Amino acid sequence: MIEGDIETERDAERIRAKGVPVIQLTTGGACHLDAAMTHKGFHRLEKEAGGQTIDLLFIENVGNLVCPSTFDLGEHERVVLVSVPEGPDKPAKYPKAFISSQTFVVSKTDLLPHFDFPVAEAIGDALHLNPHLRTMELSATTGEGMETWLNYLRELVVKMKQEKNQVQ
Ligand SMILES: Nc1nc2c(ncn2[C@@H]2O[C@H](COP(=O)(O)OP(=O)(O)OP(=O)(O)O)[C@@H](O)[C@H]2O)c(=O)[nH]1
Ligand SMILES: [Mg+2]
Repeated sequence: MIEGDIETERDAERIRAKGVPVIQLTTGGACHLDAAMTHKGFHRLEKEAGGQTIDLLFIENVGNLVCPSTFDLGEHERVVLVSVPEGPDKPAKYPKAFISSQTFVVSKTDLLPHFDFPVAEAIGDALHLNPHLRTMELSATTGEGMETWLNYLRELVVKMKQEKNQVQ
């Protein structure tokens, strides 16, 4: 995993504690990663991973819905997350993040009883902007919806391997 933040190694430390090879990129102020940073970061990650094969690389961009949407990092798929406490109007306010993504995840759904977050409305707004979006709802805390997310990742790995074999 490649973690992107303005400051601190905190997210990388959290992921490393789970036994996953990870490096942290800190931008020092910039509100997004770019392809050159990701490229250098990937070579650092290869060293960090030792001899392990990297089948799936996650890049967590700097946490906002504005700047990351305009920079191509070379990723195969872009996933945009909106957590329940953030509110349902993010697709309406930040359309480019949803237009430039393939998947929209509503996260922290265990908090739905405590917030006014009409899920269908938020998803409807996003699909209005981008009818091709795959959408899913999940909670990392309760695990609800996690199987759908994991199946999506498994399918992605199979698809990428098939595409790679066709190129070789
Ligand atoms: N209730 C609830 N809390 C969660 C869930 N997932 C993460 N959190 C908590 O939310 C807080 C922030 O975590 P995240 O939203 O994952 O952080 P992040 O997106 O990496 O934040 P930035 O990198 O700062 O943008 C932490 O205290 C997490 O424990 C969830 O599914 N439900
Ligand atoms: Mg983070």
